[in-house]
Amino acid sequence: MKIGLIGLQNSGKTTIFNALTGLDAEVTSYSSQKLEPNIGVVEVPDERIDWLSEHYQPKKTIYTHIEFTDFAGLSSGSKEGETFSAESLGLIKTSEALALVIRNFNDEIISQSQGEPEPISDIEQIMEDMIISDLILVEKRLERIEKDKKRGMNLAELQIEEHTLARINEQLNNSVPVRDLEFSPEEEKAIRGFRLLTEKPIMILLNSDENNFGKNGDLISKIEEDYRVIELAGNFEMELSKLDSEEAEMFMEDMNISESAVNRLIRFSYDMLGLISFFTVGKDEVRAWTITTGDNAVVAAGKIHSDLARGFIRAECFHYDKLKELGSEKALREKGLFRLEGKTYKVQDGDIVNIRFSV
Ligand SMILES: Nc1nc2c(ncn2[C@@H]2O[C@H](COP(=O)(O)OP(=O)(O)O)[C@@H](O)[C@H]2O)c(=O)[nH]1
Ligand SMILES: [Mg+2]
Repeated sequence: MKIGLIGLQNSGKTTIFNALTGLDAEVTSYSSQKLEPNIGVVEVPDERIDWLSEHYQPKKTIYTHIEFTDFAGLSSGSKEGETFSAESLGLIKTSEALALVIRNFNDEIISQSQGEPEPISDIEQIMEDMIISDLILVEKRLERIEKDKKRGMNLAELQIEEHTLARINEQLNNSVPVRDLEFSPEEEKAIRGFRLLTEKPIMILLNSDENNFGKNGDLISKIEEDYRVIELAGNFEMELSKLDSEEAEMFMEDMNISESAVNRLIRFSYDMLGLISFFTVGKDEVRAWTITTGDNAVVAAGKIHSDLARGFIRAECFHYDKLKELGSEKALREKGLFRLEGKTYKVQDGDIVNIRFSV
């Protein structure tokens, strides 16, 4: 999974990126011209994998990963619609979800150029910028379709595309993001290629001061009326990520933080995107895989290898909780908890799966 960190300049994107990844990208309160994004990969902690690895003693233990991208090059967005330059847009589009960092800390230098923190108006501005960016794209495409039609092109596909884009256009003009609209499968297919910004799931990362962290209930409630939000103390979390876990825990207790930013963000993202994990186990490898809630056994098999999806016969399945409870695969078999599932079986979070296939 790829999560893109976006936000105004000096909102603390790079600070939070460092906190999440444990990396050490340059943090500065001066505007930077750097355009290449910082990219960091983080292992998704999962105590079920820890347990399975202990149980099977495999040669390799593999967790799933999340990739975070810090888009260093976003401009300060002083003019409407200008937050997203063509270049940064191209980069942002590859993210599967967006985390919008919002400044909620005081800093003398930043305040001189950008004023005091104004979380709500920053959110509104950026959401508006995203809508404008999508509108520009949609309108251009609609004009193009109009021309094609005048030249006699009128395929069914073009009609679906036009009809879908016209609806999106109207909604965007009413400030409704694409993610709030429902599409039929063929409409969805017609617009997939555009990778519109407001179609991506988005969460707000409220980057608060160490001093006011945990005291922003009213602000958070207000944001929660429209968005999912997590509060972080970016600077503090960045320092934490440099400590060993014992020291970090001590400081976290002081700040009343029960879980590190990265763990909270990962859990939040899984929840927001409806992601779940299934596992494969054996003497060679214990491994976690990420799928979407509702994915069937063939889709899950395809995550492991396309051959497994193509030649799928059956999925041998049992649940992690049952294995942990009964202690061995043998005990599971005796209780009849070893299942054989077919193509349409919806894989559950925590399923341990072995795909039977033939190609
Ligand atoms: N007090 C405080 N300062 C922060 C926090 N996060 C970032 N900063 C400061 O804000 C400035 C910009 O941070 P940076 O991460 O580079 O922002 P970016 O432009 O969004 O990548 C730096 O001087 C940081 O030290 C925070 O949580 N608290
Ligand atoms: Mg930065």
